[in-house]
Amino acid sequence: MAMIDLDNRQIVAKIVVYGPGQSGKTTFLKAVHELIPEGQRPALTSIENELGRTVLYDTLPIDAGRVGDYRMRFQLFSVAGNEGSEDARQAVLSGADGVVFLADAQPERLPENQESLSELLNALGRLQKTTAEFPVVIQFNKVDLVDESVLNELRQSLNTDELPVSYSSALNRRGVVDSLQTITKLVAQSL
Ligand SMILES: Nc1nc2c(ncn2[C@@H]2O[C@H](COP(=O)(O)OP(=O)(O)OP(=O)(O)O)[C@@H](O)[C@H]2O)c(=O)[nH]1
Ligand SMILES: [Mg+2]
Repeated sequence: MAMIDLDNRQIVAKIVVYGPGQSGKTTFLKAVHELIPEGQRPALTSIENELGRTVLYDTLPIDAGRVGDYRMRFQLFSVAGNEGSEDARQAVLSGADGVVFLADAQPERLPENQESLSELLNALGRLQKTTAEFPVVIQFNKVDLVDESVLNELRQSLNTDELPVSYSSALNRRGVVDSLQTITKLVAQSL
């Protein structure tokens, strides 16, 4: 649920990056973090184990310019895949204004993508949200590892034709800005 701070004239919205374990959610937030000029870079908070797996979430605030007289800010969160529980992911999801479903584009990860997407859609259902009015973008990550024909098949298998799609290679910081713009624009329009 976006917060409107009248005193400081700012709107803060929450975007959650959801997806199966190891799809690149933390790498995506790190890539966004590194795109912010050093002097203005806020802290990226990661709660992870000794193997670098997220156990709760990562979070990063970003500034997205102005909407009228108001400063628009987004608090990005990524959930924990394998190492986190479904309850923890639900908790991170609550109060979200939009979701990026970060799929792993490698064909052998299809079952994990399908399972995670269905968990997300069920969780949104429990929060009384449907993708008809709530912004959800499917972001295919690790595109550096696959060719385009695989992406078409993956899109069909996930059966998400009605949802906006973006592509990234978070590790190489490719597609990160476009992907971020896709979700932030949809969220800003929905507020
Ligand atoms: N080739 C390639 N590897 C990637 C890309 N993005 C992430 N990785 C790698 O995938 C692995 C998992 O990345 P993470 O960012 O930790 O994945 P995660 O989704 O946060 O994982 P959990 O927090 O455990 O759910 C790491 O070895 C990353 O370097 C990408 O775009 N291309
Ligand atoms: Mg992670």
